Amino acid sequence: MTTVTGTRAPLAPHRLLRTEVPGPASRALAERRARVVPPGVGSAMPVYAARAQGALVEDVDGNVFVDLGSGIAVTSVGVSHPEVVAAVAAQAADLTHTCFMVTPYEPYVAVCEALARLTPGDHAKRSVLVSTGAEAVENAVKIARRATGRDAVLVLDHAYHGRTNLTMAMTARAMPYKTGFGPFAGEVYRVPASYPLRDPAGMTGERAAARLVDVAQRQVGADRVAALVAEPVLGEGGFVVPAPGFWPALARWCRDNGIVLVADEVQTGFARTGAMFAAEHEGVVPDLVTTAKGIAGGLPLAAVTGRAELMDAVHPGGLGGTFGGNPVACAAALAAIEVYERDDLAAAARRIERRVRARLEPLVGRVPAVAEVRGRGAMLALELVRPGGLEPDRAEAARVAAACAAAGVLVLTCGTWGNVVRLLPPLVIEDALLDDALDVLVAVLTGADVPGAAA
Ligand code: PLZ
Repeated sequence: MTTVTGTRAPLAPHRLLRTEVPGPASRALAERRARVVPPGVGSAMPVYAARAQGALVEDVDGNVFVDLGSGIAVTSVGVSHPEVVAAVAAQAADLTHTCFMVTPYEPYVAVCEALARLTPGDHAKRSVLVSTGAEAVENAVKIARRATGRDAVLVLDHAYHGRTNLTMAMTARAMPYKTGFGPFAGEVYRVPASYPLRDPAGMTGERAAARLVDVAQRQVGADRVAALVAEPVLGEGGFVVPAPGFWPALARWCRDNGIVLVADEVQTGFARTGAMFAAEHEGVVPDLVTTAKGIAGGLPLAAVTGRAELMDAVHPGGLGGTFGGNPVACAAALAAIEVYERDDLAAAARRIERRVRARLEPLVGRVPAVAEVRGRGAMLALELVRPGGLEPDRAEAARVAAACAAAGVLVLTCGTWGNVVRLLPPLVIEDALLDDALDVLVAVLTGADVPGAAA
């Protein structure tokens, strides 16, 4: 088996700060970077990663961080999982690329078989493999339009679907994703989401769905709509779980009106929310599902999986791409999927949820900035506001993330107003590491002394 540590000393199995953060080696890299990488490419943390294992990331100065971000919900099986590493090495030795559109190969087919088995619903399914989440969303729209012969696409307020031209149009937030990058693709219409913390009191999921349908009927007309594309839990928009009943009502409306329901499970998929796919929590079977991120344990792979009759509506040659379903990425996916299933990482996500909620929920009421603890499974967040109301407090979220990083814990922010601290730990994180990271986060939030890391 390939080791990730090579001949170097093994990674310390805990949080470890050898230098200030960022240390001298990271600062030197930041200087080199500034000369060749434009500022448009941001980084949440000023530390440069050298190697990682499970839920630990070591930087170039030898500091070891507890990872509560998983590279934005990607390395759910842990960074450089040994079985993924071995599968990648073996596949790379056999075949790095031929292009599935030129000379196809078995791992692509095997990933599509796994997706047919794992995604919600027992109908006949097909999958197309691509390389990024945005590409998956674009292809879902292409398929829905071709299958329905309609143009319009409905997307939710607070949605995030990517950075390509079509997916920028589908994404809600202007800064930083859209400002100055238009004109955007047409026939994309935004409809209201369900956002329990900020919706009027008593707004049930059914009523939130009726509000959406009303906007869609008036402004577009159901008979023009090809697809409703939505994240089962809003991701970049703030880890917003819709009110119960929202998704089932939308699914009924889509079915009754011949609208393709696309669940964008790029961030929620692959055990992250405590089920293999988040649509399962809603009891809904989407027509198409987009996946990426967690699918391949850190390698770039994404997919659209859906009803055979919709997927088969596209003419031969209408879907594809040079790198789509790269064999090394497919081998990584097959290894990662084996880990998700064999080690029941959906159950692990539910255990993480219980542990995190037990620590963080008591902060609501005790720490005035914490408006809500929410999420599903190991996709959890704190929405931070100015005390006494719901005015978003972006600066506090930035402070919390920076203070955690300085103490050796990687947490990310998100939210339409940038005021949400989100937790996306690898699903394999050890209890002791999770508890240690939560100790740091709680201390940062409450203003207590932050527990030190070994030096
Ligand atoms: N759909 C639901 O979460 C990616 C992107 C962060 P790509 N989210 C993280 C950033 O600032 O770029 C995402 C998502 C949902 C689609 C995407 C897009 O996936 O693989 O980044 O293209």
